[in-house]
Amino acid sequence: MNTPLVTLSKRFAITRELTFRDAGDGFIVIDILNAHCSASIALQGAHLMRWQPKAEQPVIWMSPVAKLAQAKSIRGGVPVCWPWFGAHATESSFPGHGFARTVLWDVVNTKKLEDGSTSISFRIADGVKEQWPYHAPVEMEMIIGKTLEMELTTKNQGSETITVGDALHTYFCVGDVRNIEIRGLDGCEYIDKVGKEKRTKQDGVITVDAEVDRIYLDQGQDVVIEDPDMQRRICIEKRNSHSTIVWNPWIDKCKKMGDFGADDGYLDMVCVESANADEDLVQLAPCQAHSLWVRYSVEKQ
Ligand code: TA6
Repeated sequence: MNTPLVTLSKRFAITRELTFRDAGDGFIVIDILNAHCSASIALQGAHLMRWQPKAEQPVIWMSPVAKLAQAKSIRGGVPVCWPWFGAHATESSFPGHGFARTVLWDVVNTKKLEDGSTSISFRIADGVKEQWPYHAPVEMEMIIGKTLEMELTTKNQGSETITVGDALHTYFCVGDVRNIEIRGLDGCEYIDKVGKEKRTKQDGVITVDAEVDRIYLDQGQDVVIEDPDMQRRICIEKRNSHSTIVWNPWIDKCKKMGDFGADDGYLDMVCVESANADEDLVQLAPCQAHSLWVRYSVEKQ
């Protein structure tokens, strides 16, 4: 009998490089192992959960207690926030960060690239009509190897201008969040979401010694996470992303959320999210497309 798993495997598996498995209750996961790295992606949300270059520690953080369940968001990895970031502008009943991360995507293509990387692309044709009554499909292309490239493309195939918010809500592994420095946002204005919302300007590098939840606005610069404990830096290049969100829940929120694996689970991660959020939303006229692109790489310090 051709189950979705069998059908996907027949059409898209790449021998010894890209396989499909049922992680339980029909939750489909794609595993990639190539000359440069290993990775795993949930079909739901086109959600990259793991990326580990050869001879490197994992780069993408996943909660040790992350649950893989239909229509539920996953703690960690790279949640795709689309077609809005954060709470919906008018409908409080709509899911935070949009529906894209909790719906099934279609696999469109898989390919073994000449440089030994693996390419895989996904698509949502129409999405949740009650929440997104437009003809505007979204595609995700990943190139997974020594570096990790992700490109999230929205195409307005309808007859009216639409507004899109998007983000790659990436959780990065760090040795100890208290010792990292995040460079590249010096002088940028940001909205501080902790406590009473306020606007201020970044002065120097970002360090984390309390809850951090900031939307840096109108900035297209690349960002670097300096991690002395892991003796590495994670480089975040991006295009067509005018916001960067930096988030760490710290002690109280980590405990309250309860899905970081341990009360001090917040020490092992930081979110640096390449986005178009708040004032940086994207207007797409009919026939226009928008592609948010990132490339993650790791260097020894
Ligand atoms: O990107 C930062 C943020 O909006 C935080 O405010 C926090 O809510 C985080 O995302 C996680 O959101 P989630 O819906 O995945 O629990």
